[in-house]
Amino acid sequence: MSRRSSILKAPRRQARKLTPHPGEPTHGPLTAEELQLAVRNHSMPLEALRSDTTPAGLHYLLNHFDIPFIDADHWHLRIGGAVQRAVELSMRALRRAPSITLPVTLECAGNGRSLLRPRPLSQPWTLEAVGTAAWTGVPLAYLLTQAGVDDDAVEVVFTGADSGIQGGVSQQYARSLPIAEALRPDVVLAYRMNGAQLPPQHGYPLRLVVPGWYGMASVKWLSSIQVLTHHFDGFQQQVAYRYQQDADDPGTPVTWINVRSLMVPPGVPDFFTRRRFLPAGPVMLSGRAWSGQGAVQRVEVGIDGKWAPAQLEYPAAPFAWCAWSMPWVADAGDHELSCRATDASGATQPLEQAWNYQGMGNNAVQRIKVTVTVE
Ligand SMILES: Nc1nc2c(c(=O)[nH]1)N[C@H]1C(S)=C(S)[C@@H](COP(=O)(O)O)O[C@H]1N2
Ligand SMILES: [Mo]
Repeated sequence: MSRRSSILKAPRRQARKLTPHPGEPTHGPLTAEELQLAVRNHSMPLEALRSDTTPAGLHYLLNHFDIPFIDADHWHLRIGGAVQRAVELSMRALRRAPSITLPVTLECAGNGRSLLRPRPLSQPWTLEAVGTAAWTGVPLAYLLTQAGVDDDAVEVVFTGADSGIQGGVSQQYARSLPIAEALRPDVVLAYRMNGAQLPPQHGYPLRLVVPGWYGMASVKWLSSIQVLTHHFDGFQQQVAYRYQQDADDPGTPVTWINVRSLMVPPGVPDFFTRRRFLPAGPVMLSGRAWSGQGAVQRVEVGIDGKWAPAQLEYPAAPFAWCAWSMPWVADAGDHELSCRATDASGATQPLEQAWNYQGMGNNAVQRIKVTVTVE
């Protein structure tokens, strides 16, 4: 090989290393592609943990493709497949149906992904891909019962109006639920968020909300609901959203939210590092905890690794987060604050996260570095 050609080759190898394949975990620095996703899909600022209900603009956001802009006056929801009476419903018809309002904590299954080593390449969440909104709409079970689900139905597939390419596969965003989950009385087809019209980015004019499941199940911009007599094998079901050890591992599906708690960082932040600064003396530490696998039963707060129980409040609904608080007398110096929740299934947040290939279902404890100053 001539000297010239080997010089020409070197930058190409380097370029390949800096742009790994999507999904392939990396020890490298954040990529331009991750930054691009991060600015489209924002998380909830942790100070928003103070309110029971997250204002729509502060609620986290995760859209795989583009936000479809839908003319609600000419839009119809199709319900078909293994049902006795297939129907097409306008927004007017849906608004006339019985409605419920339910506070629900949604969390992205990839929350915490960017803190894993190696780092799975996808939306690079830190810890804040969560939010709690009051969703208003028609119980899905009401519409399915009206349509008359066939006895041999096994799943219901929900298809959004958004489309794109993921993993080389052209697709409309679609996810299924087992029939028993779809018939739960608290699964809702929502057309209002916190009392207002659904914002475009959260699924206008209609979205599914599945309390207790990670966010991927709550399909936005809903265009059709099909009852199936077999398992749905669409990309977002069969390839994405699985707990896998490597690319060839078929893995297991991601479903219910794992127990997690977060703390409102006390004091004030340094602009760039986000390290916290607060004066010595009493301070009320507070935050929220939630789980899709049983009520939160305990939250403990760790000060420099020493754990003490926090005071817990009741949640507004079974799948809404609950508030916790614990007074702390901050003494001068550097400290590390943490919190960890335990739910009714006995599950507790781990100190170190077990790694998986897509970075799904993270619930490792949050660690906040604080500097306590004496005036
Ligand atoms: N149609 C459609 N529905 C979707 C998605 C999507 O990309 N398209 N993203 C899912 C994922 S991964 C999550 S975490 C939640 C996020 O809901 P939010 O943006 O309202 O917080 O929507 C889910 N529903
Ligand atoms: Mo998600």
